[in-house]
Amino acid sequence: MPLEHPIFDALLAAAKRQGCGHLVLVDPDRVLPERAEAIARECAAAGADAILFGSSTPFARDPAPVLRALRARYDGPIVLFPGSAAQVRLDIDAVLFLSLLSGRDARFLVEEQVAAAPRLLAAGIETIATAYLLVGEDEGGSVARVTGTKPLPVAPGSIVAAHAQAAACLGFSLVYLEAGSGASAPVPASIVRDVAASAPVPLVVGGGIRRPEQAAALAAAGARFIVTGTAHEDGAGVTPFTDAIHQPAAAL
Ligand code: 1GP
Repeated sequence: MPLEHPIFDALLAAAKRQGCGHLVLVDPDRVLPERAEAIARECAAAGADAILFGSSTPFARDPAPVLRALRARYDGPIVLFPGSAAQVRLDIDAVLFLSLLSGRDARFLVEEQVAAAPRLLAAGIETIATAYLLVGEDEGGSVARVTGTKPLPVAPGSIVAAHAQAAACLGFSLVYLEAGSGASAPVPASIVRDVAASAPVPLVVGGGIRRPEQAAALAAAGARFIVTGTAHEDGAGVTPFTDAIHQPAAAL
């Protein structure tokens, strides 16, 4: 029986209706439950489309209190964004089932997935097949560090689009263009435009987005979902970002 994707289907439909969807990343190692609760309250008020929950590094402390805090204030989907199979948990609505297609390390291409899939399927947790592409100059970012892989270059004639095209041909539901959490700059809008025009697959763009105008520009360039995380940990409200992302043309 084929897998069903009710959460992904609803997120995609809403994103198409609004032009772009807003996903807010909460890293349970970087926020305390009180701050998570405040972010979740803001996500609810802003109409953010989903919360991503996870970290690229192994959890340093029990993430359950942060997840509980999010659930207490936010009714929308909470989607796991795991750094490895060890982070997989079953009290979650869906999982971004990532393969680090920008790297060439079998562990992050397929081995972690082999370790995680049996538990997820047995529990009936929705998986969203996501080609994860680390992109840009930030070689010191935590994903690059943890996975030991280099980001794809963003120089002219870049191979980012070909990776996204391969992901589309392989049947991935999403391609995630990741500059790295806390990156000094987001993925350039020109790359997003190029990839969106050449790869028939919805794009998620995240990493280094600190201002609503940056989010709006990336949405206007063709991102189907925008992810913001560090900005809210640092105190930026969610609503200005959600508004800019849901109405990219108006916010430019
Ligand atoms: C990281 O793309 C996400 O995986 C979000 O990045 O924390 O820089 O917003 P920021």
